[in-house]
Amino acid sequence: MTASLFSSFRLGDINLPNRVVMAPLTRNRAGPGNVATPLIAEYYAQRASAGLIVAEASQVCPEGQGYEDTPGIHTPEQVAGWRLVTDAVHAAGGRIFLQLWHVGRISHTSLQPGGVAPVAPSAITAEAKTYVAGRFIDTSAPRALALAELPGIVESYRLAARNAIAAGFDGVEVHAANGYLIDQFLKDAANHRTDAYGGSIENRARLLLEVMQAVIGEIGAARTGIRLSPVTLVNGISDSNPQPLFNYVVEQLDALQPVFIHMIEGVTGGPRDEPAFDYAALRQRYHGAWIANNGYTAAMAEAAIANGQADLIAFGRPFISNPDLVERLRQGAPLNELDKKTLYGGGAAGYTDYPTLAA
Ligand code: 8OZ
Repeated sequence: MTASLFSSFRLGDINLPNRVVMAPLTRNRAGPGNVATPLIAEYYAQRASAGLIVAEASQVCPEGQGYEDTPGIHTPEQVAGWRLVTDAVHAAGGRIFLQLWHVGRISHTSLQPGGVAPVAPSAITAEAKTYVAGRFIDTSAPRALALAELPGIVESYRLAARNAIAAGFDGVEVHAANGYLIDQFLKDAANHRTDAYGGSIENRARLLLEVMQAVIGEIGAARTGIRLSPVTLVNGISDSNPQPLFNYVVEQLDALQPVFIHMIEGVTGGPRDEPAFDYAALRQRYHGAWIANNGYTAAMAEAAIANGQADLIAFGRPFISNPDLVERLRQGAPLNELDKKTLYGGGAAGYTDYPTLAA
């Protein structure tokens, strides 16, 4: 039988009943203390028919927060909140990873402990917005991390991975995409360092690889994935020569054997074909599961799986408005429209009230 979007897939130690992944989606609905709530548990449980859910980006430490009301995974209360979510998803028959996040310079002083500057590889302000007090505002000028602070950053990811497993997640996805801290170290628009973490490709990839080694050492490669976006332009990020950079990153990841690489093709949530990039050159350097993402239709997803270009396809915005997206794709049924006004922040409206086909 040839593989299809609706055939099963073995991911590390877990069986996925289909190849449809729910991409991580920031929704800004965490409760006080940036703790996941029963409403968040209901939202994810409604989407448990996904082959795999990657839950929304969650800060690994207080400094890693860049938007209002995003959940964390660094306090006991946050672990307890996430336990509601993982229990609800597992009870509904699903599988769920957590995305581990440090925003770096994509933040604002009002979100930082003590109101200080956000951290970054270099003191270069991002041309980007963040979301505070219900509106989009400019990101703050960051300060450059000292060399001596980098082991603490790596340690935050390691502890967050341990917390995610303690909260009942099946694994984690390290967020190394979309212009956040790890991507800021990777790319030369944001990294002007002259120490062992800047300059050469090897140096710029060092933090990413140290984080992956730490997380894999803590929870195992079978429970550790990573998300990359070689050419995205969101959050003011770019690199002058991304192909050799990402060829190297993926070769090094292959040696660490994370359970998947989750590849955002093109500009996140935008054009897929520009800037041009050879994703097949990356896939050919890596032997684990390959998740492709960005603007896939069901037909594109089937073709990518049939051609062996990907093992799994991640869908983002369609999962917001279609809790039963897998069934709709299977039937070729129409999709509910997304209400953009209720994307970020708020309560149940535009969150847990999108209807299923059955309803
Ligand atoms: C949209 C709004 C805020 C954050 C990403 C975590 O782009 C995000 C994000 C997306 O990866």
